[in-house]
Amino acid sequence: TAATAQGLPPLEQKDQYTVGFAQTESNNPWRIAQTKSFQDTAASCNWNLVYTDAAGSAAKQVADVDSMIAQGVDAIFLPPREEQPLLPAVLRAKGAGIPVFLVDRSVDPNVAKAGVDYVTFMGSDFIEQGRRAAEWLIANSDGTEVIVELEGTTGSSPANDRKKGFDDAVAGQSGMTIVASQSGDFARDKGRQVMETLLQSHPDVTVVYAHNDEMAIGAIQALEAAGRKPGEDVTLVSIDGTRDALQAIIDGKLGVSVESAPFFGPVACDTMKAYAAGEDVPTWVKVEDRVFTKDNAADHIGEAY
Ligand code: GYE
Repeated sequence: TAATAQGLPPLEQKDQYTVGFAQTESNNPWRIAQTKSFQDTAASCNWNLVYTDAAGSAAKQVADVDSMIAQGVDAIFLPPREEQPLLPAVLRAKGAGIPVFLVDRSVDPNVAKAGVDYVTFMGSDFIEQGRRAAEWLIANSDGTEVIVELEGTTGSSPANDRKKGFDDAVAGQSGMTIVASQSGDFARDKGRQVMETLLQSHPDVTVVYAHNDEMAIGAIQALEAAGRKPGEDVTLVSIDGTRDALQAIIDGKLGVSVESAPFFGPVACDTMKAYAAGEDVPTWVKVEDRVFTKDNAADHIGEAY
């Protein structure tokens, strides 16, 4: 088949598959919505789903993938929590004849390649998400800004790429300076704590760019606790499009949330079927994202998670 010619393990065509989904953590609504999407799809796509939750530990996620390999699952869907530590597990799955589909995060592209070491990367263009957040800011600014950046999980592909997309766009603006950039691990409480600390050293902050909505909500809490007015004296921009973020936009506290859709189940089902049928699966199954602002947040909050 086309698959084996490229060195990828083939996938038999059959009515029911045992499918591994090795989740990174479950401490935010995005992850919970993604897990639910896989669980719903297990029913509609006739999967026997082997689900694990690494609880925020790359080491546990490696062990979870190894246990799926030992169980002999038919295929593995994996959001690698960080780019480097999950690489050996991806290669071990390939070596064991199990096709791996990366979802929503990638591994180091200099070491492992889609279409060679794993079937495909299914997910958003994170560089573009960061750039779109910057473009909204540039269009809604008087040109002079003191920016604090709350980064996602250190070493994860969305943190690396959302930083690059935003920072590169802002670098072209002479009046805009990123004065601090620190990880809040994509988590609300961590975002709040980091923002509290950064407010001490940068009380003149006018913009917070958070790599996801949960950290933006945490930053809003920290700003309000310090007597600042998010949406008035500090502009917040972030990424995901969660329900809480859309509500914060409606409330005037968050300026923009660039969408990063978590509903991978249906596309995972289709992609796996196409692969088993020997069809050409693109090396990047790209998710198209929208942008939520005060102009459309109320229209979309009903469908948000
Ligand atoms: O933005 C964040 C989650 O990898 C795209 O991970 C995903 C990101 C998402 O924890 O909220």
